[in-house]
Amino acid sequence: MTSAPEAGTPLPPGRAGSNRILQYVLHYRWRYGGGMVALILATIASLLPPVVIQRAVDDLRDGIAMDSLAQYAGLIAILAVVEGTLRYYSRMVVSGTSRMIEYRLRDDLARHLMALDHNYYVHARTGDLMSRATNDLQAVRDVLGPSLVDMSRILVVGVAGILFMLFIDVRLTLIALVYLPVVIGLMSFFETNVEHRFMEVQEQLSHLTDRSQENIAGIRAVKAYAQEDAEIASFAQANEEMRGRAMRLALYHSGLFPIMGVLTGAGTLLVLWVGGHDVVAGRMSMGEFVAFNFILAVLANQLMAVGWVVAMAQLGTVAIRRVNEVLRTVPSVLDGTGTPPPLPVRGEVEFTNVSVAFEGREVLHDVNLRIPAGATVALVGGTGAGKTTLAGLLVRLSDPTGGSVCLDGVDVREWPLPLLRDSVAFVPQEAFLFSDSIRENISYGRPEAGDAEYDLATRISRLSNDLKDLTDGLETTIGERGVTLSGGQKQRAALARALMKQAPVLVLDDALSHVDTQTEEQILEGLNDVMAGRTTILIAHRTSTLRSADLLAIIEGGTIVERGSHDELLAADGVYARIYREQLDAERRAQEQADIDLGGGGA
Ligand code: DUT
Ligand code: MG
Repeated sequence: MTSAPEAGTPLPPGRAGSNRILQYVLHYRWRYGGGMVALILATIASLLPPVVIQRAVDDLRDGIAMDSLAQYAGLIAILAVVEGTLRYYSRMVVSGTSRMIEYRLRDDLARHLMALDHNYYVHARTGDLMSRATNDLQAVRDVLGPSLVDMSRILVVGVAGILFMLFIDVRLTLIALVYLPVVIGLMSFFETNVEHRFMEVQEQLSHLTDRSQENIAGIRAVKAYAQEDAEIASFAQANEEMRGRAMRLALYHSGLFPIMGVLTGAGTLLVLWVGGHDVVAGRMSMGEFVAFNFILAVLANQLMAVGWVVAMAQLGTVAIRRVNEVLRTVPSVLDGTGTPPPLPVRGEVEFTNVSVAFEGREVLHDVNLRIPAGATVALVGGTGAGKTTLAGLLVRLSDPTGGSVCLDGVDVREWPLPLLRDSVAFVPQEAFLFSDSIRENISYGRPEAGDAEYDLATRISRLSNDLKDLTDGLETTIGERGVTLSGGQKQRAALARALMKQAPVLVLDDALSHVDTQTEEQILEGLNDVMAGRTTILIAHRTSTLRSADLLAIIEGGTIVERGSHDELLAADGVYARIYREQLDAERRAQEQADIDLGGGGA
């Protein structure tokens, strides 16, 4: 019907900031137009029977024969069929279109949520996003589909009905509609209230979704701290608040319907009274009187639904706003548009005068660090020093507030994002695994990998040892976020995943913290081989790991305060020497404790 682009093709990016939903409505204007024309014709067809009846009644009174009655009946039957067909068509087209828009919006939302960066998700709440992507999207669909049909029908029936009535008797029409100004006043009162209440309901719903999502995701913490009852109580309270808000919405939402019923009923009563007198006095024919009441009944029927439709429109407006809010967020990390860097990627990293601030609070400043291609560098610093932040700049989890980060001499902001992220394998501090098989998890990002690659990745990460113990080996499914694996197993699976990429740069953000010392040493040894000629950035606390790096950069007070090899820094007896001794002490104490535990166990 229309020259719709393939579903799923995103709209041109330049328009991303404007009203996406309106664009889709305009895009489908011909479909909507067709639906409206059918609707108008259907309405006219529905208002014609009274005219036929008027003739029939007047003919009856004049004593016209049976066969003309049969003709009238046939006409009414035909009108009914025409009306039904047109109505079906209009509803089909408009509802179908609203579903198409819903489908494309859902696609856009998913695409957009993928495009949004780390910073956005620091503030966004999962439950809220889920709520917008489901409940609000549904409300948008309803308003663009069924509600739109209803609204248009009421409008068309209203206008056409009043015209028909005026045509029959102007005075009676005015009497029948004396209450109209009251209706309009009521409508605007309800309108603002419904919008307000609905906003409150949707916000609370977001909050509830958020609570459930967090409770389920954090079920281990909830149970470990025996907080089930407290969580249930606080959820019940939030749910009670939800009920209250929903009831307040229902009050307004359903209020208009009965009020309209009473008003239209009163109008009909007036018409019967005044019109009846007119017929008796001979000012109006019996047929006109019957037709008039017939039309009035149709009109009243429609007007009763006004409240409902106004409310639906309000709900839709709120939902549209909430969906648009997400769609309008512009990602702060955008794909680079500069000249692509020369291939193959060598892996030379350079931080120049880098500073980073989160909400005005400076975390890093004046960071200068050059990592030659193929080197292994360790970032050392206390907790919260900014190590993760610094390493994340390389894959653009966020962008620096000042200075630049270059890979192979090209600012990472100039790099095409996919190429950048292909070139840097990043093992995050908290391993994230999907509820899938181990194979799917470690081939994430490299679905085409062959057996040799799996072998290498699992061997270097020492995941191979664990695979032997798992019933299905690589095919073992690991539960949501890998709950069936130990902390160290998860970390090694994440490492295997990164190794599968065989990227020129590997970043390990404290990625072996849950792995025992002996296994860690084996892993580092293996890494030494596979990473020969490639760049490795290590963030670690263990002395054994730190010693293995070519260069150490010590971060303290938001900047690099020392740099050099392990031996150089120890000789300099500065910050690193202090951290090293403290760490060594801690490790020795831990070892002693372990020995005591073992000895105690044996006695
Ligand atoms: N920070 C924020 N917002 C963020 C990320 C971090 O405010 O989105 C703060 C927390 C911390 C500082 O930045 O005070 C540095 O955090 P980072 O995670 O870089 O610290 P780290 O050196 O990796 O610490 P750890 O050893 O505990 O992982
Ligand atoms: Mg960190």
